[in-house]
Formats: sequence, structure tokens, C-alpha cells
Amino acid sequence: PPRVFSGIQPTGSIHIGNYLGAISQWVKLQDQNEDLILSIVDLHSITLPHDPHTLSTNILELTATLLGSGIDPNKVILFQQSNVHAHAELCWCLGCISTMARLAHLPQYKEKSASLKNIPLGLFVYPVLQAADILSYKSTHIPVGEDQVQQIQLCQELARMFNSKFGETFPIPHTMITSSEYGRIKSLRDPSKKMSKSDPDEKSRICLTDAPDVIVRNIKKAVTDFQSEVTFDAEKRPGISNLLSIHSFVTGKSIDTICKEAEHLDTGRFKLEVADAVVAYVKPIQDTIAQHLSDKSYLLNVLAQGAEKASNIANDTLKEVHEKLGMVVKS
Ligand code: AQP
Repeated sequence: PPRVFSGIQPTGSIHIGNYLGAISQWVKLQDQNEDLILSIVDLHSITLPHDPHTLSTNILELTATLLGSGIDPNKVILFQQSNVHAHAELCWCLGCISTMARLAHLPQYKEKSASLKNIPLGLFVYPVLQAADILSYKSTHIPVGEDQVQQIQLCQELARMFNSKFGETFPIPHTMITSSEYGRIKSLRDPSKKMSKSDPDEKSRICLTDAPDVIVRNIKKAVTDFQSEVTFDAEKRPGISNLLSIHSFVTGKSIDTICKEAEHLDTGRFKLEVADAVVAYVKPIQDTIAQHLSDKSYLLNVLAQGAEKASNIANDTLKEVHEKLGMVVKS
């Protein structure tokens, strides 16, 4: 039976890109009654230097944000990765059939390590851990953005390799490209980059938890070009096109309709419209996030129950892996 797995890193406040590209898609899958497992992947989030205080706050905030966005812990298994030990253990087993040459070729590793003098081993092993996340649940479908396709290919190769060396164990997971409608939402400060939780410039993003005046300020300051009409051209006019995509997502109107309606507006006035639409869209989500954040014990309980359900599945897989590898000595 199909099973969907996805993860999100607790690396900062959730922005409209994460929401549009991932979380809202998960809510759709949940509402279609898909068997969905969602992990807050804290083990992944320590592969780059991090602050421990911020991490624990981020985990709690992310839990509240997912629930506030409509994820229902009764329909989906929602858990914190480090609470399920099988992930790290399966990562080790898969790491022993991965090669350094293969991992060194992955574009995300190259990108993330390029600016580092001392590269953490964890960053190198990151995609193997990702494969372990997916395979722990014998997942069949993985929703991913285009930049993740190569990491999933590695996961598929590892599953095939394991199956052929040690016997049929894992289904080969398929990728589901989900973010194609708008592509990636871009940074408000530099529309050649994607919007990112960990961008040091807070003005580069719109977070679900941002106060209305912050949203208005950041959208007003969004980098566009010197042309004042509102037209869509992702290649030549990435800044204004990004705002059009955001507007279209939050209002449900087509880009064409929005451009027609904005014919009499210059980009400055249009930015104010986008800001108003975003503020109105996030308001009910913000209220629910705030409610959840005021009830820490509920959030911890959701994570504890999720970890229990996830562990039940992942431990079975790990046991099977240990058996196939010859680690279980029978009496
Ligand atoms: N700009 C974006 N537009 C659309 N979708 C996006 N996602 C991330 N940025 C955009 C999707 O959000 C999910 C979260 O993935 P992640 O937590 O593993 O981190 P990421 O993809 O690396 O996202 P960030 O926000 O840029 O985080 P940092 O700064 O920590 O690296 C994924 O499904 C992703 O596709």
C-alpha cells in the first residue's frame, strides 16, 4: 500500500515558501486520507553549526506551526526524528553500503560545503540519513522539490543495493514533485535565491508567525526592478513574478487575473495589495499557532504519541534489517 514520508528541519520560523511548497501539500494528502508520516528532522538540522537553545524552541514552534496549518495528529504520524532511534541506526547500516565517491557528487553537499573550511561528517552523511528516514517506514512516495531529486535517487539506489545484496526488504520509493505550480518561492531580498529559513536577513522572508506590520514592511521592501507595471516573467522579472506567485497562492486567483486587476497599479501599490492579502491569509493560521504554543504539554504529548507510533513501524524494519545483515544470532 502507498505510504508517503516527508520531513522538515527545525532550522527557524516557517516561511510562506515552506508552507506553499510543503506543508499545504501535506494537508492535502492528509485530507485525501493518504498514509502520511511527517518528521521534524532535528538530526538533520544539526549538520550545520546551530544554537541548542534555538533548536529546542524551534522544535516546539514547528510542531505548533504544523498543527496550526491543519496537520491533524490523529490522521498523520507526526514525530521528532531523534525520538525514534531507528533512524540513526538504519543510517549506519545504509552508510556501510554507500560509497564516499557517490556522496561527494551530490549537488546539495557541494553547495553547502563550498563555503566551509571544516566540513562536518554529518553534512556528508546527510543524504544517507534521509534515505534511512524514508526506508525506516518502507515508504513508497516522497513529495519533494526539484532540488531534492538527486538525494532521492541515492535513496532508491541504496534500497536496490540492499535488496539485491541481502534479500528483498525495501520498496523502491517514487518521487512526487509537488512544488511545480509556482516553483520555488524566492527570497524577497534576492529573487535569484530561494526563500530560506536560515537566511541571516529576516527581511528576505515572510514567516507564518510574523506580525502584520513586519509582513507589510518586508513586502514593501521586496527587491523588484525598475519597471513599474505588474507583469509576470519569472526569468526577466523574478522579483515581481515572485510576489505575483505569492498573491496567487493566498487569494486563489490566477496570475493572469491578478495582472489584469493590477493594470492601473504601479509595483509600489501592488506590493501593498500583496501584503494585505498575505496578512489576511495567515491571520487564522497565526491565531491557531499561538493557541497551540500556549499549551506546551499538549504539543509534547502530540510528539510523544507520534514517536511511539513511528517507533513501532521503524523498529520492525530495523529488526528485519539486522536479521538480513546476519546480526541476529539464533539459538
Ligand atoms: N522557497 C521555497 N519555496 C517552496 N518550497 C520550499 N521549501 C523550502 N523552501 C522553499 C520546502 O519546504 C520543505 C522544508 O524543507 P527543509 O526544512 O528540509 O529545508 P529546506 O528545503 O532547506 O528549506 P529552507 O527553508 O531553505 O530551510 P534551511 O534554511 O534550513 O535550509 C521542503 O519540502 C522544501 O522543498
